[in-house]
Amino acid sequence: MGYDIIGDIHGEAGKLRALLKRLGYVESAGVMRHPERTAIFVGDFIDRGPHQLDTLNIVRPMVESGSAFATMGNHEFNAIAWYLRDPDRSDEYLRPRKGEIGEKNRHQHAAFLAEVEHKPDLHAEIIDWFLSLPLWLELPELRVIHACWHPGFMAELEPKLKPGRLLDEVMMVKASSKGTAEYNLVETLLKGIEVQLPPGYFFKDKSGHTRHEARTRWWDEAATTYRLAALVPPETAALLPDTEIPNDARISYGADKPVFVGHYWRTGKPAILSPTVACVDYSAGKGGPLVAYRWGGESVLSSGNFVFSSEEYGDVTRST
Ligand SMILES: [Mn+2]
Repeated sequence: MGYDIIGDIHGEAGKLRALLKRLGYVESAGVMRHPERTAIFVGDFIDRGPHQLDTLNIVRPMVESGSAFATMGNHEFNAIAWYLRDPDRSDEYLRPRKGEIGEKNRHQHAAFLAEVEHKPDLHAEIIDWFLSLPLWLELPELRVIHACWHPGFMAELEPKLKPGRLLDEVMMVKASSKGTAEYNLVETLLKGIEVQLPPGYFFKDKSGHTRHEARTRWWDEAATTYRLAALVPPETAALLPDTEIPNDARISYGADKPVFVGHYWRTGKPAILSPTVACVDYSAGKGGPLVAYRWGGESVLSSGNFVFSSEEYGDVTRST
């Protein structure tokens, strides 16, 4: 028995099929299954790639039949918020559709909308399925969250969730409203911890936007300063001060139970982030491979256990 933890798919159904095949999953009665193993998806099934519904038509039956578990990614959260009306603003939705922000939101969601917007019943059914995805998984052997395992925030959020760690429409309203506790908690779990850079410091992100805050390497206990902790381009990191980030931005994940995340658009040769934390997002949605971590019971993770959707990225190390 074991688990195959699979990264952010972003509509790349071809890469998903190739990866499942390499992992030894075969179709049976319309569901991809492994005779002994269970898949776990870390979320971000949609947006960007060419095959949005195709991806969901592989993942959903796996989850519904027990061949896989799945957690919610920030793109599923955004899809729900795009769909639900804002009770406080007539003619607007929880994720705004109007104005300049609306244009940006639609652009991010365009690949998914192109496949569902003209099929309202299917769109509604998919949103319901997204709402059935837990925010995180706590299994006896391992943990899964889309971006950040934050025990303090999880303890705060859990009593507000439906059983099974699910969001409902009331929580969606709160978690979509900047400035609420719920917004900060859900945003951190699904997108990572963010720190305000010290006054005068900023950088340009990949889209060319000036940013005065940065996500952090929460998994790295030694990353205690802005220069070490900020997830920014290396040339930017070198300019950041070597002063301590705020204490409340540090987690120091110390448990010996492995945690798996996606979300971080990593590139290069897959490697674990720490002995107990691994990221399985290697940018399948931006030309990279879809990656899985083949977990077989080890409490200390190994970079040799990543499996890729294509040989061009490397060999399958343990393919059965
Ligand atoms: Mn993500």
